[in-house]
Amino acid sequence: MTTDRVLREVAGDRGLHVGAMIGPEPLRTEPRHRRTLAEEFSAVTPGSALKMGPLRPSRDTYDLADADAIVDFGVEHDMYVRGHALVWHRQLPEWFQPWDYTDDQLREFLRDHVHTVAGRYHGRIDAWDVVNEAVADDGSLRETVWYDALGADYVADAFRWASEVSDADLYYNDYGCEALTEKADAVYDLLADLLDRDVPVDGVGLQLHALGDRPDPESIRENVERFRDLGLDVQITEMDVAFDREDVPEDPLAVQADYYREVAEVCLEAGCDALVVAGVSDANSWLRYFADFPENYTGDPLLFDERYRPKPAYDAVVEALAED
Ligand code: 9MR
Repeated sequence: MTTDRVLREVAGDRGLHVGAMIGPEPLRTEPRHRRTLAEEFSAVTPGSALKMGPLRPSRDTYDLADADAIVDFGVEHDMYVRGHALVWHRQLPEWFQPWDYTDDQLREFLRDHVHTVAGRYHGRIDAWDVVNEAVADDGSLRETVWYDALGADYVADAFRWASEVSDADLYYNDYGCEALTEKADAVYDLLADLLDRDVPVDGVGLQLHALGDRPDPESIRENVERFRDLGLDVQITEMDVAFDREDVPEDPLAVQADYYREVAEVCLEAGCDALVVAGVSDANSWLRYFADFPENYTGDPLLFDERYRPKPAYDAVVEALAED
């Protein structure tokens, strides 16, 4: 490798946050996890701890310990902290039964949730995924409990409510919209409409779960550039690279490294301001618990292996970001 500087340093010199989406347990129990996160990454996202289900064990109580552990670590290590996610249709609390509420009561419930959570982390969370995955794969607005009860404008409402209590940058976050796809067009149109109506949206998060399919980097470049032309910041928010079990390349680590390198280069050149991967090491990957993974996908998807040793993908990203 051409540099002895770590990921966080080379990225910082290029004005790019490099981060990891993490859970609370390895942070509490694994010194190597803490050390690698602090030394190599300049941004951190709680993978689930800030979602409604994990946060709210009952209607009237919040369990903030896991979220605070991650946010506090980020603040203590001068990291860029991404909150994820105020409004999502998954990982809802088990006690939450929409039929217990009228539409007006659901609106009040969701507004109270956004105000409570975003308000609590005011000044400590730098960016929020305010709404996650509101667009369906065919480009229509996903029929969720929030859409059904509050109507299509629940997306705008969520951003307005978050902006009333938080100084964070406010993001829309989704998958399948990283390259120029039908869904990306729908996300673009959604965000352009919100901006036209002065809804306080600051950025778009592109998850980039490259599981089998790897969105074309040049198409990602064009897509990022058009979101930037809208006046939005763009961040890659949950990147991982695994392979279709039926289509594993001869040298998967090399293919993975090349793809991470290409995405890092496009990110830099097209003006992304963060590249966040979906975990610190392969041992922490959410894919190990993803139902489809063992059957349909394979591979260790991140930059560090399960013993926190840098992989070829790590070297490739560092080299891509290091000054020429
Ligand atoms: O990392 C999250 C994992 O811990 C959860 O079990 C899983 C539940 O679906 O969600 C993972 O994160 C999701 C993220 O919040 C939104 N993008 C898709 C990710 C995988 O579902």
